[in-house]
Amino acid sequence: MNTRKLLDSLAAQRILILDGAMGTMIQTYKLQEADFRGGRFAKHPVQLLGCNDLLCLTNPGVISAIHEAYLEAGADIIETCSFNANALSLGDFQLEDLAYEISAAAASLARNAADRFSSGGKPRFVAGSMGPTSKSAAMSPDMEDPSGRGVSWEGLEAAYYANARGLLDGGADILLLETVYDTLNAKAALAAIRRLLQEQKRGGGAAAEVPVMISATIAGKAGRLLAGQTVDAFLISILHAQPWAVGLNCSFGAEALKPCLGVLAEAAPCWVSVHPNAGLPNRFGEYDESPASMAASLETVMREGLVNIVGGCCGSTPAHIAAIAEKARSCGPRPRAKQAPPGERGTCLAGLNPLVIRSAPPDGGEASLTLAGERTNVAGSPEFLRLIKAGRYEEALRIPRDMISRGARIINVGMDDPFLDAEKAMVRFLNLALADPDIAQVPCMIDSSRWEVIEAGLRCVQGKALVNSLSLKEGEAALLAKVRRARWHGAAVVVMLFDEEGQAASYERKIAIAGRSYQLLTEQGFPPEDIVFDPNILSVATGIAEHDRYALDFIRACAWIRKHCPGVQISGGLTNLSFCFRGNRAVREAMHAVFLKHAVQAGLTMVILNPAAMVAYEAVPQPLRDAVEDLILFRNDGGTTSPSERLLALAQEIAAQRKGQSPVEQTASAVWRGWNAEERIVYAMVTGVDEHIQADALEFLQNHERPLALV
Ligand code: THG
Repeated sequence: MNTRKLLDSLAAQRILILDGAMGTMIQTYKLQEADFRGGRFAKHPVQLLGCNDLLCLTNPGVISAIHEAYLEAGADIIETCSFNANALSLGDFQLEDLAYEISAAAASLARNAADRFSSGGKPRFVAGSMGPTSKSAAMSPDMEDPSGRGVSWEGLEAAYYANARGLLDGGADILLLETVYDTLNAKAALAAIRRLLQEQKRGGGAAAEVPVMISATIAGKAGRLLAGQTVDAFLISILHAQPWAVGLNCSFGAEALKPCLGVLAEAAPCWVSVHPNAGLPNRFGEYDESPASMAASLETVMREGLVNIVGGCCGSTPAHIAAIAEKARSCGPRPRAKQAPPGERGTCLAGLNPLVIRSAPPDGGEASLTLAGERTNVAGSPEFLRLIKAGRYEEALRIPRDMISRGARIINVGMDDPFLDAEKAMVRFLNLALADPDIAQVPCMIDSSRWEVIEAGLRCVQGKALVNSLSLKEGEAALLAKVRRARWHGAAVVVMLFDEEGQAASYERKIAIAGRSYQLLTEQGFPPEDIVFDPNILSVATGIAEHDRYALDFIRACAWIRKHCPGVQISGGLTNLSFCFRGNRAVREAMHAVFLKHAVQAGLTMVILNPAAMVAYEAVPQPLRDAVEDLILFRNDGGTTSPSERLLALAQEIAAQRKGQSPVEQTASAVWRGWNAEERIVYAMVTGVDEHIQADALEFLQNHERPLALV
């Protein structure tokens, strides 16, 4: 049996015990500068006291003794002394070139100790510890410049690669990415591990199935990681790596972690681990939870069936681990969460918060329409283009903020313009926007016709993003290569219905390409729920008769895809539909409202639009609605004029009437303006859109005695 299978079979039977803290144990030896230096680093130019991982080279006896103490206490899995054995952290001691060597030595010390204690009845395992490094890829080190970053994604990937390679070469069974506080760092580590495992697989090694554990640390009572993600957003953002286990460590004591552990226990399709601190540090920086009290608080999460692997972090000792192991013996392991079939799972994306998009379930439940804001795209948004071109990035942030306040759940960011360095602009804008918590909460959709730009964008996002877009335009091999890269970054993909012949305009071409793309990607193991088909919303009423079928063909294609491609989402760029009515807002909004109503019924679940211009179907006045519906559904009940001719005539009438209206009167047609005063006030408070608040408040007061009624 290989190691992974052995670990799986043990984890299914009982709770596995991970060891406790390394650092606190090293402190008990009261080592001095000379003990850290050994002979080899006697002349090293900077202080080495505190560089614990270096002890693997200079004082290996201490590390081995700690491993043995934990194995004696009953640990099934011991962690290598390599939490900082990466070039970024070792750089603080001018030891960056030793990352591989220390990692390998750390793994081989743990391997030897584990092998000495291993028996058929109780095999012992080595987890190679990989800390978060001393630098964050998602947060600026400079208060003055939120777009700054202390390390690049490439720098992190390279650092983790050497760390992981050393650990595997030294004999680690598991790679344990721990104390994750910034999911972008973790994603860079996962990409490095994946690259390493693929190279080893090619070289014929057994490493391809190395189990990876990912353990995050919670920063405060709000239950978020330091770089801002919720636990469920974190989980969504790392699941592409198919971890063997996910969990939480460090943070506070076990009991305080219970709600967050519950989230993982419920949703993770893998094992769940926890190795908390021995309580909170006291004012001397010491941890004072006793073995008995730490074991008792961990027992509460074990009894509830929330965990599969338990151990300790800062402040825990072999006595703590022995007490925890004792409690674990009488608790059963958490059963692994069952994966729902595709189609019921929904498409999971994440910014700092999670976003789950679901198509209507077959039992008739509600589908939701997810709005992606179009105005953060220089191609199509003149205002955004002007600000970006002028380098006024901070000011440009008001555009996504405004779209989000008006209901956008995703922002579509595009920088393709002949006069911009799209890659640079993408990185600079994302780094700035993602430092703003109001914007960073939503997932990004990264829009470019150039793959390098998309990939540069993916290297900036902590969450699970959407690649916009890929297609069969350059054939199957090119599509698959990009889809694999997207998955490597943990992104979902928008697949436009294009093939080698070009864009699919007709119903027949749309469904042929959708079917072919679906089969190609799912056969390669790409999850259907990470595919968003875009069947191309094309302009109608262009004056060319055959274009008038376009809306109906899109809607029919949605219905076909919903039926034949289970699990996928369907999206489209709505604004294209009404290009021919530019300047006539009433008609454009009416077209959008009518089109959306029918497309959503047919299975559309996502739409790229300007949320400020969303109008409810019911709010479109009758004669206009009928004329628009005839065009969208391509209805021509024997009339002498075509639907587009009739709409054009009506559009001209409306344009003439509207000339005298103010802009406020014109925006009064937005959906929420049709709600009652109370609902409108709540909407205004939630979104900060204050242009109508005075009138709405006065209207509310006409029907209520006291303003407090609203509260
Ligand atoms: N599918 C996918 N991605 C896409 C599109 C699609 N990305 C680009 C585009 N189409 C969606 N984005 C826009 C952005 C703006 C406009 C249209 C589509 C637009 N803007 C107004 C105009 O030109 O009239 C101006 C708006 C303003 O002033 O801000 O039309 O189909 N997957």
